[in-house]
Amino acid sequence: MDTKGKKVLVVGAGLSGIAAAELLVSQGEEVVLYDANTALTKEDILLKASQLAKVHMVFGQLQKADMEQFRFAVLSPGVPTDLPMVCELRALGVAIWGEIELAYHYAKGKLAAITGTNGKTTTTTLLGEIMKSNFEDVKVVGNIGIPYTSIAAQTSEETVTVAEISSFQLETIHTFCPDVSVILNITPDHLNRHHTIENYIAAKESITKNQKPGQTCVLNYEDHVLREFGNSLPSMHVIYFSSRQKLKTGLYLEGDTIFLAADGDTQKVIDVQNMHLLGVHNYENVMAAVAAAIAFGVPLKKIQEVLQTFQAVAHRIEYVAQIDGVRYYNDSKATNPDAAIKGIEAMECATYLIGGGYDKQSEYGDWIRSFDGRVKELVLIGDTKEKIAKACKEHGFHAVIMQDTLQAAVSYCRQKAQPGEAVLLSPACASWDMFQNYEERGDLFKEIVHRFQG
Ligand code: UMA
Repeated sequence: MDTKGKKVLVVGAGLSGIAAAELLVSQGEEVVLYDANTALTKEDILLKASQLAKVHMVFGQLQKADMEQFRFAVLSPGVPTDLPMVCELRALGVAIWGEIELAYHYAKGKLAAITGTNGKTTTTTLLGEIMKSNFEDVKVVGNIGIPYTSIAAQTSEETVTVAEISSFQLETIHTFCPDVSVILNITPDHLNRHHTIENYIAAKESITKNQKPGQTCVLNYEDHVLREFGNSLPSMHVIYFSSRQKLKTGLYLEGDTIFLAADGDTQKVIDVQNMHLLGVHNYENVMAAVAAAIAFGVPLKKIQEVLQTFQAVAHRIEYVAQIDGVRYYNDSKATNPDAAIKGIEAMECATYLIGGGYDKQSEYGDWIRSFDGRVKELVLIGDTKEKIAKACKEHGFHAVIMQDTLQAAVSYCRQKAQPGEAVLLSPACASWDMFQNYEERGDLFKEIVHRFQG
């Protein structure tokens, strides 16, 4: 990159923005770090990143007159690409890059990139573990919570990077080109940001847009959008996985066994009872990770060893504790109705469900229908509580109560739940109305539950 000339603007001073600014500074760029939040101060940022001492920081409003000084702007994933400020920058000829694009520009080695509405974190973590069993230098990054930019400068030609990539991050890629891409599934999500399902699908599918003939894309055969998308990639090596039918080529689940079929030869991968993961959605994640690992040449034996020991990731139907015969589960990562349906489906007893949160303009009908005798009461918190309560009424589900805080919701469930029943935090909404992120929400849930244990 030409390091002479204008400065670089980094928009957003969260995890991604700070990591992007640090990377740029380490590469000799002159950086301006901007955040809309007027409550932030340079001191706050320097506590997290002392290397940014010489970086000029702007909080609140960025003046139009100052925008011309930038050669390009790096957007954090949470910054909408149609924000007036971003449109003004674009109109002034300032190139708009995403944090992922910036990382890719500096990163070396091989890259596997995983997207999809649900299952990204489990698949990324599992694939990371499988890769670590076969390669010396493996980095696991992205939407999972470790910015790709934070490790880009440490990569070499020997590095294998496994990246969880969100639709937000895909909106601002230009050259980003994974050796292996994975799209797990696409169901409506983040429509307040993407506006239409078509835009959302296009963002997800763009993970393949720079891939070259012969490179690999792993797709879910049971997702009709993705099955068709695979047909539109004739020059690529498409590997499908299916949880419903035998495939001639690809990964599939038959009964309790996952098989790998290739070149007329079928091999058993694993019996699902020999894994510590629950639910068909998780078996799909496993098949996707196995397909990606096979594309990287990892021997099946090594893959099988990892599958036998891999544990569910935090905040995904995570068992927390049993107190007075009641089991508590943290599914804070269920930030949309589709993910939350998987949470309900995994429950095998009467369940007190805690839901609600930030309004992403989701529809809750399918989620409420999935309660199907399993949800004893729904305890609602957050911005969406009235909207969800109304939807429950329309769908004939009346065991709904509202609480003001997560603490109050968990305490209520503690009082009501009987031995043999479960309490599940599976909000079907993002956390941003009350928390920094879903991890903070899940951690607080676990803390409250552990406090009950005394
Ligand atoms: N900000 C602005 N202007 C805006 C919007 C935000 O200045 O218009 C500022 C905020 O004031 C804040 C900062 O930007 O200071 C936050 O940036 P961000 O929202 O991009 O968050 P980061 O801390 O950088 O975290 C991001 C991802 N967040 C989002 O996509 C919203 C994290 O994904 C990711 O782990 C991290 O980068 C590292 O790559 C979280 C997430 O919720 C887990 N992702 C969504 C999801 O999974 O559904 C997509």
